[in-house]
Amino acid sequence: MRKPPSRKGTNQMSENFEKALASRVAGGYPQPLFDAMRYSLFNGGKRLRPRLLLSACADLGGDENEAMPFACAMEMIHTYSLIHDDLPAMDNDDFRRGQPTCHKKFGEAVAILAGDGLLNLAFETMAEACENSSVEAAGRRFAAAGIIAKAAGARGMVGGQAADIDSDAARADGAVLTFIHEKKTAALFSAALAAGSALAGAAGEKRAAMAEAGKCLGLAFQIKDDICDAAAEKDAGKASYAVFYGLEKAEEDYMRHSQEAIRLIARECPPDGALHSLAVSMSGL
Ligand code: GRG
Repeated sequence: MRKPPSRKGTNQMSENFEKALASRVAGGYPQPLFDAMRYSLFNGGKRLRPRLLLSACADLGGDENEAMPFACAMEMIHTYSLIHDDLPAMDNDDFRRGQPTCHKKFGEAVAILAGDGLLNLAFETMAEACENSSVEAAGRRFAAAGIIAKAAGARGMVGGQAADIDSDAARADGAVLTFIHEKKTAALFSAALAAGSALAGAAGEKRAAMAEAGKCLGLAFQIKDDICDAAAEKDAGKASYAVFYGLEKAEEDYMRHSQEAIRLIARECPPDGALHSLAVSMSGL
């Protein structure tokens, strides 16, 4: 029988997560490669995707220890995507989270390899969790690994990034924008809730509803990002929701996706659970 939902404090959950993540990238040779991986993993990320995964798993009665390797894998994949997104061949950014980007600090070659190293470490971490599993838990863990792999790959985040690079403000239409948002950003949010649910033993309609809630959170998150970029005039020449639809509709759609995410989470999870409060705080509702 599955455990009742955990009421562990979110601070304790975050502390356990930071320890688990640090232990996965301790030491290592050549040192500049591992220093670059650690630099980008530990410079102030909000940890939204692992928090979503751990909260979904806890609220649906799963075990935090079982979910932890998958939460670490999500943050490794997210971090690799940011390192590569900042490279000169992509967004060419000098700063992230107010500090020099990985390639500005360590050089382009090391930054590319740090991203590659993190992506592969994510899969190594999930594979290890599958291998070191009881027969009973193996199905849940393989399901979570598959969900995360698909969301990160060419039919998910990588595909969305490719479409984004190929887009420009003049040619972008609503369908292209939706594709980019769903794949580039919402795929990982959706995977976080679906994988967390799978690790708690949820399947079928319940897991699909959680995946949908994650997708809505991701869409809201990306629309907000576009609204902020428009306000800061950082969207010149790029396909942007706020530019294409205008600020009023962008705000409306932001609210609509946020409310739908919270409605689904309230339906599938305990109302006083960690996921509900995280979704409410992310949405500012
Ligand atoms: C390079 C394969 C590849 C993919 C890149 C994530 C991504 C795809 C691009 C980042 C571009 C961007 C700024 C998109 C807006 C949404 C987003 C992912 C913001 C960053 O996520 P946060 O706010 O990051 O969760 P922190 O800094 O908290 O970790």
